[in-house]
Amino acid sequence: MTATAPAAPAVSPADAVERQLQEQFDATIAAQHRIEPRDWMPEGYRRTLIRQIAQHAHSEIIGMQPEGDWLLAAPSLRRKAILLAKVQDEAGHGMYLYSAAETLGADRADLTDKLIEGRQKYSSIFNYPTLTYADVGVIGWLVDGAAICNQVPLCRSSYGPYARAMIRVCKEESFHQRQGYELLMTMMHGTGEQRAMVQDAVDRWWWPSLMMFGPPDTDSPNSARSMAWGIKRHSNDELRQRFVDMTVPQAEFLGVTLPDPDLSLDPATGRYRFGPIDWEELKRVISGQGPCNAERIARRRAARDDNAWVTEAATAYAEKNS
Ligand code: FAQ
Repeated sequence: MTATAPAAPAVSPADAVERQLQEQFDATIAAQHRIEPRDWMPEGYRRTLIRQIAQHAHSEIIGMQPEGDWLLAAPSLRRKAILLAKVQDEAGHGMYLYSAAETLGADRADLTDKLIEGRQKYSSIFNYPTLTYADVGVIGWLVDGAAICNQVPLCRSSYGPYARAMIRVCKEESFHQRQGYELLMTMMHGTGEQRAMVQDAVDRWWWPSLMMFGPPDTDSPNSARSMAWGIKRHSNDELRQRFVDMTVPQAEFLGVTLPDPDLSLDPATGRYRFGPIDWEELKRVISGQGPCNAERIARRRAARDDNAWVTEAATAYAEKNS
């Protein structure tokens, strides 16, 4: 009697199609081509993008608040006009990003609800107060500087609508960064009191700016997967290091010191070594315990509720005319 080989498990037609779609997706990613909204994509890829893009959009919208606080107290008409333009740009960035999330099937109002209910995050950096006008300059220099470092590689992100949105966002962030540096330069050429204000703002914003890049690579649950998918192009630590290397010479030129006694140039690598970051502080701020979290969310909630009539009126008008 001859033994018959066990039959190969049957592959259902649906599984075969799924496998082929997955192979096409993998080939697109490997070739560094773009995934577009109508392309098939794995559910995890879609979820990861919605998570990151929504957090990014929320950051732009909440990020209007710290600087917006100074709109009525800007020291001159010129400074007021510049700040107004910057804060409006941030609203625009939030809108592009919510639109990019919508191409993935997310609903903008639902994302806003998730932000307000604490079910989606926004950048830790916007939970610190702006105590003087020097903070406006330091946000432009350090916070927009960090945002550029993080976002320029996202112009090559594998998801088309996100990558394309980033091109315009980065151009505008470059203007933001320069206006901040120019403001600080002006203050540094002013009185001793103004120079002290700049130094104090740098001391308060330096470490939170480094935290913007996220937890260390060893403690970043999403990085490996996001990098394999081409959503992120560099790890959190790589981008943080790039930011430090770019910023230290700018601080020297400005004439401020950075609040880190361990900061030193490594002659072997040409890169700056820096001291330990307080990761417990980042965890506290991300989990809602930062200095301004409650205030930021309360204001966002009030904006949603107070302006609900605009959405209702626009929806009623659209229905009437459809
Ligand atoms: N704050 O595994 P990872 C701006 C969360 S825009 C709060 O490393 P991932 C413009 C993270 O979401 C600034 N949460 O995560 C402006 C994850 O949470 P989940 C915003 C943070 O995604 C300037 C968990 O921790 N920029 O500044 C933070 O791979 C001036 C584990 O972390 C972007 O969003 C944090 N700092 O890497 C506006 C850029 N870090 O969802 C106004 C795009 C991490 O698993 C004025 N985003 N988390 O529960 C990214 O590049 C990435 O999402 C990272 C985080 C790098 C932020």
